[in-house]
Amino acid sequence: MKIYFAGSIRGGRSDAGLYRDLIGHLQQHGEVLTEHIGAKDTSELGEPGLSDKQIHDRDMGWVLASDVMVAEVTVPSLGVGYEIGRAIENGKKVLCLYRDRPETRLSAMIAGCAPILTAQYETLEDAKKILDDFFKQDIDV
Ligand code: 6IA
Repeated sequence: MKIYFAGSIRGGRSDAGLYRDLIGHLQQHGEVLTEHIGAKDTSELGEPGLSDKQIHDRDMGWVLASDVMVAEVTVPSLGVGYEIGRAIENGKKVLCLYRDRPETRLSAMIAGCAPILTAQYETLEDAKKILDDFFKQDIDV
């Protein structure tokens, strides 16, 4: 099972530690293609030595190669929204995890898109349980 984990980079890195924990848990369910999203040294300035085009083309290759996308969407990110749209248009199963915050309400374009699964949570333990239930289902790949 190849998993594409999406989380904010230039949108803001305040949840980077949480991404790292979620990725660690996801690795029990498959190969996470985007481990760097949780890395401490992936800052808003990004990965040194790669142009934006190289990042886009590499990441899109991974989106297409993945079986499933899991996105943490509490911190709004243009890149994550773009990746979700491209994944859906390519028939990928997408689960969006988010913490409900008045200042960053989930976009209607995510909440209102029928094929996207969304799940609200508060604690890391809740999120792990949601992920375990999600991967227990018969994922049609
Ligand atoms: O708009 P954002 O930067 O928040 O978009 C984040 C999403 O786009 C993540 O889910 C990543 O898969 C992808 N992404 C955006 N930037 C990068 C990146 N470095 N490296 C890998 N994936 C990325 C940014 C480097 C750049 C700032 C020089």
